[in-house]
Amino acid sequence: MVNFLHVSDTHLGCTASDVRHMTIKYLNMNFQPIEFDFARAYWKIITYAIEKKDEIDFIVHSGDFYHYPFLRHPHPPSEASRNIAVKGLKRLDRAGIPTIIIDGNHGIFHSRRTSTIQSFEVLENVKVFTFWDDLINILQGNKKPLIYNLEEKDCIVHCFPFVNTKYLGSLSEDAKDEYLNWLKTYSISPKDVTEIGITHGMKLDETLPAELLDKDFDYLAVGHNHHFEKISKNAYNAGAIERWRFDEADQEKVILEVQAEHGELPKVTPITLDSRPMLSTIIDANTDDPPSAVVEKVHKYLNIHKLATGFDFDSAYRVKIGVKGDMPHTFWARFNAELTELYNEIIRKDDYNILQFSIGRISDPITEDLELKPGEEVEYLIENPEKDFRKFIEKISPEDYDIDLLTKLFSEAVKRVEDT
Ligand SMILES: [Mn+2]
Repeated sequence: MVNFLHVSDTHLGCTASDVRHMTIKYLNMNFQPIEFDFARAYWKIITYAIEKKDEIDFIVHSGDFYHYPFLRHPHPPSEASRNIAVKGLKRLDRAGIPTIIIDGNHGIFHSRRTSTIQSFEVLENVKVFTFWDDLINILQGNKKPLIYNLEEKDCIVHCFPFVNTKYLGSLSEDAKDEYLNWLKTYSISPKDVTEIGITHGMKLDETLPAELLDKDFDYLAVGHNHHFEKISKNAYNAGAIERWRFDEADQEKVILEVQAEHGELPKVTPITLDSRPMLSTIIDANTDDPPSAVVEKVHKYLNIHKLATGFDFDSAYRVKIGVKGDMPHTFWARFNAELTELYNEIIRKDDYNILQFSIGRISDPITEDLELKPGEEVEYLIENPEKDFRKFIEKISPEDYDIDLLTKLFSEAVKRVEDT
């Protein structure tokens, strides 16, 4: 039997817009807001693991160790996040806790064909498996499986870094087939050892291959979806260690303590992490009212949630407000000025206990042009694109169309552009 921690999506270096301009000193490093929250959660996990070092045999990390580089943000992780990353891993290394980390979809320099987690291998007890150095190697003919063998524990950890098969297809014609074939023919040993798998992917964007779920792992550690979820009787998605986007407002963040044994179902215990509180709401704007009435509604909402208490970094909230209504362009133009004033009042002064304040208009797709108006950040403010799209399509009720299918197509198209 083995005992281990399943940690995922640490997203070190994750930053967000609409935050207070401030630097937070932590462990003698300088962090930005939000980035600090992820660093603090990471450090607590490291400390927890060290305290439990006599009870745990190893740690698995199922991807997205760092947040950047990511899509349109090709820059490296911040110095503070790189610094805390290695300090934490060094502590695990000294404590003799083997740590196995795979590549997710964040933290890879695709143009340089390298991963930000590569250098962790200088630590004796840290083992990394990356897309460019390990997985591509396999597709080029070296069929050696990506495993970490804990011989003294009779346990083998099989690693499957994140793969986007569409991206593979763009690299070479055969790569995608090679990959799927490798998964299909991948066999785990029939010996009496505990077999653990690690991967990064989810069904929603087709990055969690059924071939992996079908294999007879005693535990499959999954990352990518930021929400903790039991996927099947032996597969668990641990979720992220802090909240990244506002659609995670209600999600509790956890790491998992796992007991696994050959031929048995795993025993999984979620350990809850502290998260910075988040509020997300939609306020209706009535065009009969002056814009100041909308601002009044915002103040009322913040007061109901007892946020007019002065700023305190440790307990400060992240707040997002979408303004919805049948608004002509002239109303919006007038409203914008009031909005800027409100934003400055909240984020630059110390009257409200708010660290991040995101406010903007939610367009009604029926009455609005498709064209974005200056200053609008619609993408950022749509809470649930799939739900909104369905509502829209039901409203125009195209009788000859299959609404479920259209919604599914829309959802897939959105996934392709935004990724997770
Ligand atoms: Mn992630």
